[in-house]
Amino acid sequence: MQTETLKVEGMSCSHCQAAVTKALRGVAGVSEANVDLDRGQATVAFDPAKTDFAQMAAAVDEAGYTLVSTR
Ligand SMILES: [Cu+2]
Repeated sequence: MQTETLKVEGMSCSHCQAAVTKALRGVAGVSEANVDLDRGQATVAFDPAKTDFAQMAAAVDEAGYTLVSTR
């Protein structure tokens, strides 16, 4: 399991926060996702054998937000 903190763009309220959290948790291979609205960050625990940044970014994009790698 790998944990990464990623930047999320486009969130403005708790509804956005919930939508991004749901999108990330819905990705196969993601075991936990916690989104910090004030910091615009998402901390995600995932299995790198099952998912990757591109898949998580696609799910967040589908919800209407942008996931940015901080690497
Ligand atoms: Cu919102």
